[in-house]
Amino acid sequence: MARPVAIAALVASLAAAPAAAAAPFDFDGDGRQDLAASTPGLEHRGAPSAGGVAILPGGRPGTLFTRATGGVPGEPSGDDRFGANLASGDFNGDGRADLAVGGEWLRDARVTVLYGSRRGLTGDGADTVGPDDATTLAAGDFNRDGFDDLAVTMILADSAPDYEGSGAIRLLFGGAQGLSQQGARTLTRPARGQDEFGQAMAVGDLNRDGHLDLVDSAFGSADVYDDPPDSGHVNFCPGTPAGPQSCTTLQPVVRGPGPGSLAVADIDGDGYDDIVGGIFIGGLYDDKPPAGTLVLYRGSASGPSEGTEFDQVTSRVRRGERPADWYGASVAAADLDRDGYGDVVVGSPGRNRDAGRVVVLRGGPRGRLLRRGDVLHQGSPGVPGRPRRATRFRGGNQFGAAVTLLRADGDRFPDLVVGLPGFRRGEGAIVTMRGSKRGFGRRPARLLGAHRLGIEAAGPDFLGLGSVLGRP
Ligand SMILES: [Ca+2]
Ligand SMILES: [Ca+2]
Ligand SMILES: [Ca+2]
Ligand SMILES: [Ca+2]
Repeated sequence: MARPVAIAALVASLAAAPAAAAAPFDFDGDGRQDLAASTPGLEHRGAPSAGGVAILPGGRPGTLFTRATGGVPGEPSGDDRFGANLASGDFNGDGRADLAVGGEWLRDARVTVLYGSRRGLTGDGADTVGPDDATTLAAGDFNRDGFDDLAVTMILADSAPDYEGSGAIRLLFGGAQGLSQQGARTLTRPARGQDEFGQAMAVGDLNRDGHLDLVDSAFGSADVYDDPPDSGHVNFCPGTPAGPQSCTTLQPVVRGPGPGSLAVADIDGDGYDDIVGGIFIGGLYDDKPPAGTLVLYRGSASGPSEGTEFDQVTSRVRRGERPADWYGASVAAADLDRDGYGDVVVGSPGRNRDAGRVVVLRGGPRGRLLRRGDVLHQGSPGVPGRPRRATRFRGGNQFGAAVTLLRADGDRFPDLVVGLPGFRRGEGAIVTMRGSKRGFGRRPARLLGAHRLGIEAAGPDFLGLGSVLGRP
């Protein structure tokens, strides 16, 4: 008699369960991740920096979404910077990834959610959710119900009285109807003095307990006029069956600024995800633009360990530190050569007078962490286009201002997309390079300028195509 009951229960649970979750950014569920590249500086019908998000399957011209796209709520307006923040997950559990789009400024900054479909991402059923001061976004199934969830930085919440800086992250949970306010919860910063809680966020299982953990960091206000100066931070917010509930602050590695870019992967292959952060803001009272550096916190059963610094000299990508390299302005991590150790790509957009470059660092066992791999710039084999340095009259390409690793071509090796927001006087471009066992630059690569998408020059503030890329 027990058997039919069990089957009935199984059928009931199957009916409630979501489809096999799609990988983030796989909007049509075909097993290939699509590139989402924003142009936050896009002007729209006279509204400067209204913003837009281009979806570029395989790095080819695709669809541009703005607030004027059919189905997308709201209207384009000045300084929205629609697309300044992106995250993707399968929020409604239909087997196709969905896209959360945030702005940057404070007006009408709820999160827009675009849903995937068999035809890819569309405006159909698009919705806005969450707080109206949303900035940074990070997605993952925090409560393990099969629906991806979204962490949203609330830039105005619980901020210091004289300072507009976040003190809160809102957790929104997915369900069959997509992201909603139901069960939403707020995480607060672990210390009152901390500014910009949630400025950068990343998700992974750092203590290997099966629950996704949230990491947040901020570079802090490395500002001479700030009294007392805030020195940046890295926080670890361990997952629970209901998602992260509280955060603890990790010991800083470098005095002063904290990481403004974050990535998570298992770099030393021990099964615990590790944190890589890029610190690209200069020290307090430092009048030179930064050289930039990386910090690594290795995961363990008790959470992230004490951090270690890996600057360009220790990673042997530079003989001496130079100001204005902006090394670590962007980071992304994945196992590029499938050897079981996560690898890191590091953008250094200021290198060579803003021509920029990207450095690949190989993961390995302890003692062989973050060793130098490929060094990619326009002019190195397999990288399309010519390096463009800044002159008195125009900016450089800033190759590496943003980086992302996607499984775009359907094979086992992650592919690299590099943003060049300074390309053609700030119109911007992206370069897509296919991964292989032997690295990047061995297979045909592609450069796509914003003009190919009908996007005009974004203007002098360099928020062109390639300044923000969707990162799984
Ligand atoms: Ca979906
Ligand atoms: Ca969930
Ligand atoms: Ca965990
Ligand atoms: Ca590890």
